[in-house]
Amino acid sequence: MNTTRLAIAANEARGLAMDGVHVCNSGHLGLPLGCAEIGAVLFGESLRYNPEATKWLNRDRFILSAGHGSMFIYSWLHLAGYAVSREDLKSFRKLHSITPGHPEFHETPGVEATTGPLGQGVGNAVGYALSGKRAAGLFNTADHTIIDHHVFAILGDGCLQEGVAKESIAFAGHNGLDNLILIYDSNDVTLDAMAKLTQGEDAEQYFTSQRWDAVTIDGHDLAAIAAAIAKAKADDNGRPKVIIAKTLIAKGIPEVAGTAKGHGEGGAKFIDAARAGLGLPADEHFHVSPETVAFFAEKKAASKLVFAAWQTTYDAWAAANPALAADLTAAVANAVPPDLTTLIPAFPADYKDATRSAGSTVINAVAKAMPNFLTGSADLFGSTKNYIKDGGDFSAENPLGRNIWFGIREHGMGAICNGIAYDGLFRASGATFLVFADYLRGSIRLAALSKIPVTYIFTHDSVGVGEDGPTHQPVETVSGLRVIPNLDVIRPGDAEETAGAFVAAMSRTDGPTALILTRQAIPLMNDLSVEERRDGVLRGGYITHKEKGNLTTILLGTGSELQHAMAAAAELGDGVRVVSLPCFERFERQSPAYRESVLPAAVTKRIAIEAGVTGLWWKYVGTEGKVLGIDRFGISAPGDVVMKELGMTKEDVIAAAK
Ligand SMILES: Cc1ncc(C[n+]2csc(CCOP(=O)(O)OP(=O)(O)O)c2C)c(N)n1
Repeated sequence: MNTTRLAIAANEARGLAMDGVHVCNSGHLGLPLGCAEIGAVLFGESLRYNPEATKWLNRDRFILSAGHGSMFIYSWLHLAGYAVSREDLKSFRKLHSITPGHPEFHETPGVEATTGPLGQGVGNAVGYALSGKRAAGLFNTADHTIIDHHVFAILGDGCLQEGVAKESIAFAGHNGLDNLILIYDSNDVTLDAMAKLTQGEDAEQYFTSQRWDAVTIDGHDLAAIAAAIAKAKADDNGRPKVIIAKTLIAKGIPEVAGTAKGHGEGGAKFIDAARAGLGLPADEHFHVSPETVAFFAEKKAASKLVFAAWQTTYDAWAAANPALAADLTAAVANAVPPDLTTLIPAFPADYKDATRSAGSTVINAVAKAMPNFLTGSADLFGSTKNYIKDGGDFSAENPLGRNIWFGIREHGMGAICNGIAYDGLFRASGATFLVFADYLRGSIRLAALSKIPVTYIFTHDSVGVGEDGPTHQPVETVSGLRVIPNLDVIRPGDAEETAGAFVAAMSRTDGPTALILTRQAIPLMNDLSVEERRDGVLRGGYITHKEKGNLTTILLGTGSELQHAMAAAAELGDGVRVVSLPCFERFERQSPAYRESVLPAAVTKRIAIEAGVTGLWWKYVGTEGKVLGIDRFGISAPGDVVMKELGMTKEDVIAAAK
């Protein structure tokens, strides 16, 4: 290892970070400066990557969980030869740049996850590691190893204080993800203050207690960093690894180094002197020496040879294992069977069960049709009913298992599912009670922002839960999810709509979908064909009961309340239409003509019913309409009693219409 050259590169990376923060007058200097030697070893020595093949299947993945230090990753991607130019660094945090304030998936070549909300990147790394383990188990053969990469993440004190990281770390240790290497930027400083004000845990003991291998090193010692990484990579011992790197935050700006002032842009006013102290030229900002350029050009050339050698192995593997190769190609392409809906059997006409139970049947059909589909539950498989029969359980011993036992770690589940989805080989889904969706909301928001196709299976969707009472009866949660941009929220109104909802979730590849399912039984809408109901869900809204004669009144509903709208329409007689609106977002994506055909603007007598808060419904019923909903918390009593008490019945719809 060329430590002299790497030490200079580290200082030049410090200069890039200082100049980046300087030009936009914002950003964080502490981490890029404090972790400069770690960056030099990662990108100059230890990571396996090819800047010209950013999706190389067997690349090491690197995630900057402490996303506030984004100039770190932009600088090193630039130095390493990714398509991140000097101009891009100069545009840090500017409109439409590929160097946004925090790293964003899809925006920058080489960025593997959207980070910034602390702790999420740790969960994403765990998801990537799970995906890597499963891919290795699935595709490697006795003769050929095509997948043996590692997953790296840098986290700070802030990440480690967050519950989502703690949940994910416990999961990784328990499941023996030894392909995962965390580098903990342990600088004893957070944003407001020295970290000792808010934390006192012994990190080594903590990680060891979670069944990790932990080592503490000087985070500025290039040789020590390289040795720790090499050892972590070599130890396939069933334990994830953490390298606790003791660093000096904002190293290079003596006025603020080692203090909370060094965390953000506080040191920016001292950068002229700091740049001189680091040996950087006064007259050239964003300076990279020709020697550093040459060093990374050599590294790139060597990386391309490693890549080419891998390609040869891959080709030999593909020739020897055509069926496996086809599976892998399909997985990489995120292929969804175009005829998925026909692969899900129709429910018998007398089927009357909860949509979570219908979901169980559907998910097993989906799992058969889509071998890359995985599902998990936060210790509620028995209730959420999303277990893949014959799918096996994921574990260190069985990385091929398709059922993931997340434990009671909803937020970790969300972040891990995101990691699996970022990796892109497997379709991830996770389940819990709807009321606990807020526990993973931070991860759902990031899935939506990052346009990744995670599926959430949220059951026990209303006050219909019953006896568990208001703590377990969501009222605001469905609407709370609907306001997240790019998240599809689908609340199906019978078993066939449930099948349609899963097809909708699977066929979507540019964002997540939340499936909202009942605990209690609801009837089938047998007057409609199977196809009408499934296709209706794909369109988000459709007519489930057509008026006779002139249309005078429109009843709207979703989920378990749709049955009351249907029954009311039958009694109210001619002129009444019922519209099922299982997915607002999909409906909004339809043409204006289609939406007008379902909800003609001229008809203003409209009544909506849904067992939840009313706010979002006014858009569909208008000022002359009515919304039957629940703008209060629920009650502990049998579900049907609560529904009746809170006005969720056919009679209430009829009374409102009259
Ligand atoms: C969930 C979340 N909460 C708060 C913040 C705001 N924030 C950004 S960095 C930071 C401090 C992080 O401390 P540390 O990880 O030690 O980073 P360092 O000071 O070493 O850069 C905080 C509170 C955030 N980005 N995400």
